[in-house]
Formats: sequence, C-alpha cells, structure tokens
Amino acid sequence: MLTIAVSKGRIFEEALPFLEAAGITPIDDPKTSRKLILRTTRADVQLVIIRATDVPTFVEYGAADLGIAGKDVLLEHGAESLYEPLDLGIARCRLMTAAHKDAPPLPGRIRVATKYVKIAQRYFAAKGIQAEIIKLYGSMELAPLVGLADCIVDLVETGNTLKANDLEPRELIMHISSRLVVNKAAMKMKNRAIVDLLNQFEKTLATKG
Ligand code: PRT
Ligand code: MG
Repeated sequence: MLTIAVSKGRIFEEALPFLEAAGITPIDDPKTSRKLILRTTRADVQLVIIRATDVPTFVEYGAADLGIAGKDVLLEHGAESLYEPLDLGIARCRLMTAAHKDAPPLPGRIRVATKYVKIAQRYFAAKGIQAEIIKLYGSMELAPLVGLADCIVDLVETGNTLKANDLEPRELIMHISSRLVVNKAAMKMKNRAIVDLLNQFEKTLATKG
C-alpha cells in the first residue's frame, strides 16, 4: 500500500490531474467527505487529507510514503530528512515582503510579522537587516495596519489580498511551487511502486509543457 499525504484546497485541486493520470481517483470527494483517509480507484494507493503544514511531518515519520507540499512549507519545516524528487509546478505563488503603501522607508531595525519565522530570519540576516520576527498563524496583512509590525513576509498570488488591505509587495524572497516529497525509508522499501509513480508524474509534467 502507498499512502500519499495531501492538503485539501488548491494543492489537492491542482494535484488531481497528476493523480488521475496515474490511475488514482479518490472514491470520496474530499470537498464533501469528512473522511481523512481516502481510498482510491487503485487498491494499492490511499490518500490522507491533512493540513498543508503537516505534510512534511507525516512523510518524515513514514506515516505517509509520499506527500505534496509547497516549497514554503518545506523550507519552514526543514525538509533535509525528506527526498524532494519532483517540482510539480502547481500552486505557484511568490514569497514576498510587503508593507503599507504609504509607509516611509523602513527603519534600520524592523519588526516583521509572518508565519514563516525561519525563512524570514534567514532572509533578513543574509541582507544584514536587524529584524525582530513576530510569529503569527494567519491574517498577517493586519499586522502593519495596527502597528504590530513594519512589514510582513507572506505568499502573494494575484496581490489582491495585499491591495485590499492598503499594502504593497516590496521584495521578492522566492518563487514557490509545490513539490512531491518522499519518505527516505519508503524510497528503499517500496522503491518499485514509488519510482513507477514518479515516472507517471514526470510524464504528466512533460505533457503540461
Ligand atoms: O488554509 P490552511 O490554514 O489549512 O493551510 P494553508 O493556508 O497552508 O493551505 P492552503 O491550501 O491555503 O495553501 C497551501 C499551499 O498553497 C501554500 O503552502 C503555498 O505553497 C500554496 N499557495 C499558492 C498559496 C497561495 N498560492 C496563496 N495565494 N497559499 C496561500 N495563499 C494565500 C496567501 O497566504 C494570501 O493570504 O492567498 C492570499 C494571497 O492571494 P492573492 O491572490 O490575493 O495574492
Ligand atoms: Mg490557507
């Protein structure tokens, strides 16, 4: 049995063509089902539906053999203990700094609100900027508006969320897409099945151009 960890929402939606091309269609629709383990049209493959940020943990501990997770989540988790064989090119966005559109140039020492504490620490340290990082779990956009932080580090896709809150993107930290990750022991023990799946995903990727 192969277990694949995937989050509901945009990653699941965009991963579906890859799964379906490999003959993997969930029998229940995760949008309507409350089941956390989904059987699929392949008897040897099941999906576990978890929070996006939990995917690396499940795969690291072997609770799932494979997973699909955003590069943002993988970097923040620290995914040295996982194989990351394939960039699926899905759920694309940019990790950026953002500040109030009328904010004066940022002071020498700044406060940054983000859920990406490690990535932000590394980014500002590399630039030689003294930054106090304030960990938030959501609604980062609010922080500069209420004086909690000078800027934020968050994902940007269309920019509409920033705009709606009088913020503007400032610096690009990195381009983000979702990756296939594999548990290291599973790669050995279930090598044939995993390599087959990888090949099928690669084929789908190639047809997407
Ligand atoms: O929602 P939940 O708390 O369960 O977890 P999650 O937010 O981590 O999951 P989900 O499904 O929202 O995101 C999963 C992954 O999708 C992320 O880890 C990213 O790799 C990727 N992704 C791609 C995005 C976006 N695009 C995105 N736009 N994740 C989040 N957003 C959010 C962003 O944080 C901001 O609030 O959408 C808003 C910005 O969108 P625009 O279009 O207004 O710029
Ligand atoms: Mg979300």
